[in-house]
Amino acid sequence: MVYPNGKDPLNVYCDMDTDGGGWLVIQRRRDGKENFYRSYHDYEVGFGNVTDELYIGNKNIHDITSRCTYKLKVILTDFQNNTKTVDYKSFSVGDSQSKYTLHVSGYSGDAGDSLAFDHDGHAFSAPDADNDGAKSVNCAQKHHGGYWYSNCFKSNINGAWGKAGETGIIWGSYKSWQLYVLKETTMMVKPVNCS
Ligand SMILES: [Ca+2]
Repeated sequence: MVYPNGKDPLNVYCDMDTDGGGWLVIQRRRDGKENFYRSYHDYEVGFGNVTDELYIGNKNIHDITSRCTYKLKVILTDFQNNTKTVDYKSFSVGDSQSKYTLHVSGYSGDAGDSLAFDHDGHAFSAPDADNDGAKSVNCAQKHHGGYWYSNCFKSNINGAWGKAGETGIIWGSYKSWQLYVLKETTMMVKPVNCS
């Protein structure tokens, strides 16, 4: 249990095994049982199952990551069960007025940077909220997810599960969308220096 805004409890999953433990899971894909083609409001408040597929919600991510510096880990598994990991030294999401703008930097890992590059500084878009960097298209509708779309993406890990092509679950620097989509993803955060 955590209290993202200081008062309302939120049931969360903490990964105590990976990289020293203490990682709070904010996004997880596994087998496609949860629908990720959802409204801006759903992405704002969160959806899914805390021990299974979920998105914890942009409001919660903002409340958590605005309290101190957080780092981000993204774990990516393909359909051949190869897993790669990406780390960012700093990760936060802005408030509702900023449309939950992404702030992420400090890449390391073995899957390549497909988040800070291209997505940093972009507002959050969903099928019913086009806040992306593409004038002529609605990226969230075109690529079937809710995300910090630019013009439109380098990664698309809230895309459609099990779908080949550009609506699928993609981390471009790991596997090109023309060839592969991913099976499992986890985004998780951990405080760096909380006073
Ligand atoms: Ca657009």
